[in-house]
Amino acid sequence: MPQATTSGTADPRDFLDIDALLDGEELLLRDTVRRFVADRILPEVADWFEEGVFPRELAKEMGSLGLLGMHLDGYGCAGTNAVSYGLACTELEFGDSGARSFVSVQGSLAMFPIHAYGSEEQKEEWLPRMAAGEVIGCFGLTEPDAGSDPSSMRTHARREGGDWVLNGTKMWITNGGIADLSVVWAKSDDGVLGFLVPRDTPGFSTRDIHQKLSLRASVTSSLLLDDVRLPDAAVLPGVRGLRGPLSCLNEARFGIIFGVIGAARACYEAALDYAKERVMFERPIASFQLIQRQLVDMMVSVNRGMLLAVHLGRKKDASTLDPVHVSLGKFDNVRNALEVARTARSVLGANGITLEYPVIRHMNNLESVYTYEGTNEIHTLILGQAITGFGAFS
Ligand code: TGC
Ligand code: FAD
Repeated sequence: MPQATTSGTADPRDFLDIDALLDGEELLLRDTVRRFVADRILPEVADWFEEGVFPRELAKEMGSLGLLGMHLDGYGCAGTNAVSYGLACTELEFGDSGARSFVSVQGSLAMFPIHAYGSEEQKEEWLPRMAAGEVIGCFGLTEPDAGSDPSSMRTHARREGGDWVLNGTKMWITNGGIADLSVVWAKSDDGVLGFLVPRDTPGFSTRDIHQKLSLRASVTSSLLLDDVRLPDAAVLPGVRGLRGPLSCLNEARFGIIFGVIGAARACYEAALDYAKERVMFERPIASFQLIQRQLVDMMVSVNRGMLLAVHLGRKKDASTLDPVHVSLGKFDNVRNALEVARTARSVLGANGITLEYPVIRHMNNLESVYTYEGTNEIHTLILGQAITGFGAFS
């Protein structure tokens, strides 16, 4: 049987030495999150996935690590740079896309709009407790009949005296069933407005979505608003129009660009380890040219995706990141991560379909990531418009 010999100095797990692009603080934070994922998520996540649960206590643990709203300043938030936030997403998604989704939704979709568009009272009331993981948030934009085109939303807010009355249904909402506070986007005579809806508001309820085969270690729910009466103080005063929710998406999509490389890396490393151990035709399958081709494709994708992520992260930190750059990153890194996961699944043969290995869990999760935060097609059209000047959405 052939024996492996080492050649060259490149580390198969960081082939391009991307660590060299990161500073000491970034590496420290990355390593802290990596340890948290190794200790708290990896040992149990297959069970969470099988049982279809997200353990709520993770919220406070993530809060105490400073992971919630970590790229925001003040109000108990860690105020890290964008690259650090991205690296945390990579490590969390190495564990499971559900863990990264939780952090994306809490920090980028629930806390960010309060931070960017909320009144001082709203910020002080909600952000410190959200940063600590004591209050869980969610972001309600999508509806049963308004997905890629949120401008067609039906959820409506009408004035009644000094109050607002909301009616409508939001669907596919991450954290919906466990959220203490929902950021709900609704049409009004003044355009689209963002509302802060505490869980115990009369007329507000949630219903979890079951029978999912993807993102099972994450809560996905519908939000039902039936004559929900809210004071004027519940409106986010700093934004009006679709620009409000769409600007939040830039933040969460940025986290995905880094995050999916964690899922891809987990799949690549699982396939590499497996291929070196698995013997067939009296040789490790890693010694077959066809398997090497697959391993190399995966390794190159992971490295290329991480380079792109760090580049976009540096642009975000320099305030030169445009939403179309974010679309490029989401579009390319997610499709490549999914391809890596599918390839790794094949390298593992029959073992690739069990939860004993992380691969099919990541593969199934990435199907959701391909769709949420703007589908692959929507980002294609955003990029197409950016380079041609022609909108092709309708
Ligand atoms: P359009 O006319 O282009 O724009 C309306 C207003 O919004 C502004 N805008 C943006 N602002 C900031 N960032 C962006 N990325 C923006 N995109 C647009 C735009 O400048 C305009 O502003 P103003 O002031 O001139 O009015 O809007 P449109 O209706 O034509 O839509 C364009 C389109 C299709 C690209 C947009 O609707 C879109 O991105 N659709 C995809 C929907 C989506 O991504 N939904 C995600 C829901 S949240 C989610 O999936 C969470 S998953 C959570 C998890 O678990 O991680
Ligand atoms: P549709 O918009 O109906 O699209 C169906 C297909 O048609 C897709 O392939 C799409 O790309 C294609 N399509 C649509 N329009 C065009 C076009 N103009 N040209 C070409 N192709 C087109 N939403 C929230 O608001 N908050 C959340 O927290 C949240 N979490 C989610 C969690 C999960 C697990 C999932 C699966 C979804 C979540 N979403 C959330 C919803 C998500 O953002 C939507 O699913 C997504 O925007 C797509 O909408 P849709 O599913 O209605 O698909």
